[in-house]
Amino acid sequence: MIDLYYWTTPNGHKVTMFLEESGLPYRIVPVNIGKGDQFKPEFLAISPNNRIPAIVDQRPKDGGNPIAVFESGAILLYLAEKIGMFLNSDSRRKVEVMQWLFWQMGGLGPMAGQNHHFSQYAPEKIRYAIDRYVNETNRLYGVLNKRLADRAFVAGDYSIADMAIYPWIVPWERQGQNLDDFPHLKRWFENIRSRPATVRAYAKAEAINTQPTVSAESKSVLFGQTAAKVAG
Ligand SMILES: N[C@@H](CCC(=O)N[C@@H](CS)C(=O)NCC(=O)O)C(=O)O
Repeated sequence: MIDLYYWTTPNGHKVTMFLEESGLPYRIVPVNIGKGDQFKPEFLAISPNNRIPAIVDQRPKDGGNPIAVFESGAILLYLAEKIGMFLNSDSRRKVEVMQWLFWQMGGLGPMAGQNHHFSQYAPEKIRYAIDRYVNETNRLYGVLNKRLADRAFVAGDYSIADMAIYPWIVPWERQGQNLDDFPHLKRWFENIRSRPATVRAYAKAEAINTQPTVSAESKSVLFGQTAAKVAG
């Protein structure tokens, strides 16, 4: 049994997508980040970065004590290795999956996240910051589109790299992008969107929360965090 500490955001969807694909038994522990649940000591003990997602594997492969994992990329790698799926064991193929997983973790995720911040949430519209992140998101969409020109998935068969990337493409309109400009990416996106496991993962989110995570009330919780907020 996997305990998934989760909220209804792109990084959270990555893990429900994996768990729904895998058939591993899991239970969702909602962490309402708009209300400050991510600062509760019991959550920080699992996820010291005060971010979702995190998991606790109650039955690790080695039969030892439960294992807690934070950072969505690490979670996907851990789970894929646990069940031997969605990450090829051949080292050449595995490194392809890993580089696209890390491309999402270090590139698309942070850039699209800052894009959302400056385009949607910042109280002042700072042209330089908006252009910087909208353009960088656009560049990354272009890289992905090119990669997908001659293949169905980003690295071999459907993998944790696709699962990490997909939820960050879902809000493409809010990122100032047009999927019609990226036909290979659009085909890939529609293919993953229609997978039964993806549909189930997003239905789980709907059952937990239908409100936007960033709202007038939650801004004071989510933005302006400094070290003092998690000082223990
Ligand atoms: N690199 C981290 C990023 C996680 C992250 O930013 N999570 C957001 C939701 S998508 C969060 O928990 N935010 C809470 C906060 O900002 O306090 C990962 O991929 O797990």
